[in-house]
Amino acid sequence: MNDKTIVAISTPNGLGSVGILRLSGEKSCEISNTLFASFAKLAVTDFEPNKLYLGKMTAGIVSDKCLVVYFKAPRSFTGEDVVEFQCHGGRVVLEALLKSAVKLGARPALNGEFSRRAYLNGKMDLSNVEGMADLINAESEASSKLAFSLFSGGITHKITSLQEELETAIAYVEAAFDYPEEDVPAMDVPEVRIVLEKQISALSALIDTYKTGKNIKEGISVAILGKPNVGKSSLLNAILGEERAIVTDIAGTTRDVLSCRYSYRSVNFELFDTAGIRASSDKIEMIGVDRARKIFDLADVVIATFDSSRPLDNEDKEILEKLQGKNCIIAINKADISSKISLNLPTEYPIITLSAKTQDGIIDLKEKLYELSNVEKLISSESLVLTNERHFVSLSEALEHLKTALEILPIMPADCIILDIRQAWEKYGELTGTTASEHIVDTIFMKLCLGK
Ligand SMILES: Nc1nc2c(ncn2[C@@H]2O[C@H](COP(=O)(O)OP(=O)(O)O)[C@@H](O)[C@H]2O)c(=O)[nH]1
Ligand SMILES: [Mg+2]
Repeated sequence: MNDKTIVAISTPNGLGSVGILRLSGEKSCEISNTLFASFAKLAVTDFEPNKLYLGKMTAGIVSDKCLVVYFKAPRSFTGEDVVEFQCHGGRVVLEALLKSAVKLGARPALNGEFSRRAYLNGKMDLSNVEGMADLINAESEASSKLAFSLFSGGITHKITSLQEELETAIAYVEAAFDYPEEDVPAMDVPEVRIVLEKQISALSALIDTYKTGKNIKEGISVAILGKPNVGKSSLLNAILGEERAIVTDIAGTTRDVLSCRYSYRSVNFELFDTAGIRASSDKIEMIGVDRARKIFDLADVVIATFDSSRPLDNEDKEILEKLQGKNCIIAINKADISSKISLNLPTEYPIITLSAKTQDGIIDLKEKLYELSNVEKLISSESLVLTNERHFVSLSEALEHLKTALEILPIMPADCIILDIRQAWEKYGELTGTTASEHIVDTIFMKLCLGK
């Protein structure tokens, strides 16, 4: 328990109809009582918890008519006594209130300090805190859904049950320590093997969700690729529905990489327009081509673009060769003019004929991108999806330990096997925080906003 009462403005800086100031700690009521006179003529300490009281707040020469609510420890966000003022949302009112609360003995809170207290008081575990931060930062409905699942304990339940299950395996292995004279040659008892195999399969499935989970959270990167003048920049503009990229009939117009975000069916996409890939003697253009190649390597999905009014040439074919193994859509642009392309295009990729000029086929392209993102399957199922790199790393390490334990199970003594099983157990604990280092904990809370 931290004995110092902390205070912060919890609403964003700027004008708003309502602004919230929050206090947490032993002196919350006492401080609030000096600043607030309820029309019910009740002291804050006598407020019925969780109920709003109307009254007058006075902080120096600043006054406001506001609502105050008292959350009594331990039934509050932080687990301590919490008082919240709901004032009018101008900065002067809130800052005067903050200043007065500090004069009365509160300390301005650090970033995420309320949440840190909630964590220390067992109100949330680390993964819940990360889910809460993701929910605040969510940029699409799909990512908010995954954030809420994390916040409300999706991972916590899973990890807790994995840890409990592993504890039974640990008990079996430890039992072997007690009977060394019986010379248990190896620990390959079916109970341990079953737990390890089950966990390896569950973890592998969970880890497999990470790529899509990360894409949902951070946006799916889509690179538009093709030789010069096929209409890549026009396609970017058509997808965005606005003129963002410069379009001309001069080959080599786009030199740098242009990136723009758009949202489709509650998923965020980051679209990259690149320089047309071709050999050129222009130094600047070649830097652009180099960047285009890098984007191509990193992108989750590539739109390989071709001009339907011209036959495929060697530059097109070179691009087609690069597509192997890529998550890719072939866009045949300029469908509004007569088709001259004698298409010998690979059939393993979806092909969409469209016109960036008339917008024909753009919706089909967006729909296909959505489909390729794999989001629908994950979002509609209630199964867990990993979105957090920290979780991904810890679980991948846990998986390695479990695999090692399984491998050495028939051949090594119990005191060797137990090491890997215990390490896997500890890796699980990093997600919820029970075995997380102070550094991890600090980093998570520092990233939270002030007043949270
Ligand atoms: N008719 C027609 N012209 C297009 C279409 N898309 C692009 N263009 C034209 O093709 C030329 C090159 O377009 P741009 O988007 O700059 O190609 P980029 O070099 O691949 O980025 C421009 O003159 C565009 O107006 C289309 O769908 N139909
Ligand atoms: Mg261009």
